[in-house]
Amino acid sequence: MRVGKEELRKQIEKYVKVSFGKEISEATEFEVYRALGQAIMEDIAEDWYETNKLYSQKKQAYYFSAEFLMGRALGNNLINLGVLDEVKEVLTELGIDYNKVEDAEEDSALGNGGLGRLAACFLDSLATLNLPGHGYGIRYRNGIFNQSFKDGYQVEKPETWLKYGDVWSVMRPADEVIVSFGDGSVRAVPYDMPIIGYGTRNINTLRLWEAKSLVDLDLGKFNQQDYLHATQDKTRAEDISRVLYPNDSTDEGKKLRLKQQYFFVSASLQDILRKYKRIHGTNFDEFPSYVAIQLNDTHPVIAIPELMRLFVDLEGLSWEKAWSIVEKTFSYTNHTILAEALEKWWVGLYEQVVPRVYQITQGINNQLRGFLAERFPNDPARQDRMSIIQGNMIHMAWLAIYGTHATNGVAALHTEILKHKELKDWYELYPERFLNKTNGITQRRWLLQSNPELSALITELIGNEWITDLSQLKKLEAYVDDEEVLKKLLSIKHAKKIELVKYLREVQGIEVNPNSIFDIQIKRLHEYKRQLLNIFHVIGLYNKLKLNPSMSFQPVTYIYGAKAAPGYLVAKGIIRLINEVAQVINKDPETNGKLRIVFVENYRVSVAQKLFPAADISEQISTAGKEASGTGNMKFMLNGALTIGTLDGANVEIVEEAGEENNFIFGLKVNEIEEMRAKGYDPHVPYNSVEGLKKIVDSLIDGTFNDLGTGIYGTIHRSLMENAPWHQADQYFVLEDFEAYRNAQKRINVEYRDRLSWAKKQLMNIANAGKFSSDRTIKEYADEIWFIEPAKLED
Ligand code: 26Q
Repeated sequence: MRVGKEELRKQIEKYVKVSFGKEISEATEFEVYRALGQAIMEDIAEDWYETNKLYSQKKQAYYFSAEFLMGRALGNNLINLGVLDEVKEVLTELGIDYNKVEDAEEDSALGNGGLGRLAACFLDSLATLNLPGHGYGIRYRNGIFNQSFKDGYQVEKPETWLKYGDVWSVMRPADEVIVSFGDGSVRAVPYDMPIIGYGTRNINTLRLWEAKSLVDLDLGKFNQQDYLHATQDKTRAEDISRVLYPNDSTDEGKKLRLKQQYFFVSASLQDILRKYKRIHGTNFDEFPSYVAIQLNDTHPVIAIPELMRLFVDLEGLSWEKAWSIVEKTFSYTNHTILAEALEKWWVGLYEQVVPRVYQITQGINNQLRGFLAERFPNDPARQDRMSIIQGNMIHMAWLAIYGTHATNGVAALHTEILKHKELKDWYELYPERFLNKTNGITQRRWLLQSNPELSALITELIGNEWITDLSQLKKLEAYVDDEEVLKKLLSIKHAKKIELVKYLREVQGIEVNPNSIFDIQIKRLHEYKRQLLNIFHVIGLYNKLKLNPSMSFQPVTYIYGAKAAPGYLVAKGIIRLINEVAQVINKDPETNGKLRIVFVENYRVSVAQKLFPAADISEQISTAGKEASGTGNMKFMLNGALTIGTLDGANVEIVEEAGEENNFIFGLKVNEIEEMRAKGYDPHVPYNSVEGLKKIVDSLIDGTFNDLGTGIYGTIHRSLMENAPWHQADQYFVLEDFEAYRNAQKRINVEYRDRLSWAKKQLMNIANAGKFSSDRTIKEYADEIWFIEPAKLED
């Protein structure tokens, strides 16, 4: 912040008075938090304005995303402004505990998981690198649901982050636009959040749209005393930005979801066009020289026909001219290879919601069909396969590849699978369009903020340049034989574990031994991520410890955090199973000092910031070929956890950088899985032959565990052991990979005991995490896809 300590105190006092009518001594922690937020917003206002002015002359990139999983802003903003220490001092002088103030902020949780958090990390990197790049999305009134457990089952409660408004966003009524659907129009009202870069005056913008009714109240109906119907239109319009869909892996094809997509995409494009015209007039030849738009998965892909509509219908461009601009403007990121996640819309629904956009989509498809007929005249089957409209479905991924100049995967392995399998037809047609952009994470949030102790040690050893150049971490390798440094690493890890122990005690009332191995799996609950493999191993371990109490064994705490999509029954069953196993094991005096299981309720960004620094082991155990990249894996690595993982997603690159010998790689590889599928995999083989496995699998249905009559364990059991029309038995190879996983876990348990050798492995992981900074990822997007350059406000 540009103000000193004295000024800062006055500002906080002022805003506590202005907003809450109190003296600071009477203010609650929440009120102090809000006052601090207001003080920051005032402080940055001028720079924010200047940044926008500066950027308006340059080429800018816009990240279109249905999700931004920002988490809390206060700590991050204070760090990036370089005033965290001053603020802490001022608050201490006022007798206020900074940590409690920080805890008063609700997470901004407008995302499901990886894809939304990636968008948030990208914004931090864009601002820090002084790049003209901004986010566009939806201001959901309710973000991802709050999770609680009842009898071990997940219960969803609405998330209400806007209950008292939001100090970090500013409404910009002058930039309101109208978005029209087949059945009427709504107002799109923009709210801007400042994205504060680290160590720069530049302030970028996340613009989120809220849906409002054109008429606030139907006066006619109101006067006839028909109160319900008088407010109905208003409610229907505002439903559009009401709630984030909590699905992250299955396409539901819901009308409201399509409306959400079109709503924010149309509003954002109108906004971009208006800004362009203000500076450049109505000649759009230069449009792609000033505007780049990244489509975050297929969710905003309707932007392609929408921009065609705006150009052709409203700006009077020819179809050909418009198409050539559209192709140059957009690029597309693919985040999944799961077939069930690929977005398709039923023609009837799409036509009803956006009739004109549907006609244009047909026009695009006709153009594509003509082109395919020329290119592959003797292959009608291929022409059909590659059609955007097939039968009565619209394939958004095909539209995305066809309407953009670049398609990228999010890790090297993922991109290769796209090119040679999933999107093979398209890769052959447009090889030059396919790029890899391995994901990254921002070290400002995931190291500097979450782990100040480790940050201080690193800075003491190699200076502080790593904060904006993570490749500097490589210099830490010089300390790999320095016992003093290694011991410090261990003691920092221990301190972070103790902090987590305290949190778990306070929030969940559970006692955990900080000297046990903290083995953590935190991510959305999905069968392909194989939390089931993890808990099966725990059940087996428990069985073994019961038989063999004197076995030499380093105590372990298995920690889980995950939300399941509300309609995903198997995932919910797995949550219930883990909770039940936890209950059984945690109360068993025989294994008490050795094994503990914790399922962290309501896993979210702010809790993640406590979990990553405390981990000894990072669980990254997806079925090879299924996890596009993963980003949690990178957060663990950066905080000195060792990975137990399959060769999937970015795990491949993590061990390439840090060395396989410093991690625990196990299990089937992509090609081996394919081979097994081809020759016919039967899970009964491992079930009958792998020691202890039968007992574990049987415990789902033999009364060992009790699903309270819901039948959910039977469903899990069948998914493993029986073929069904919709899936193969054990399609995620849980049983086949079990033994290899158990062996890797055994190695961990032995190797952990040699503390110094373990610390060396930690150090090698940290030292080689440089590649996984989202700064690196964003530079690649900027240089190879967007062609944007830094523009920095002078200090
Ligand atoms: C689709 C249709 C209808 C409703 C919802 C959705 C939907 C919403 C969210 C589909 C997918 C998502 C989120 C996907 C996601 O988070 N993918 C993850 O992206 C990360 C960032 O690239 C990767 O690291 C992960 O591997 C990938 O799973």
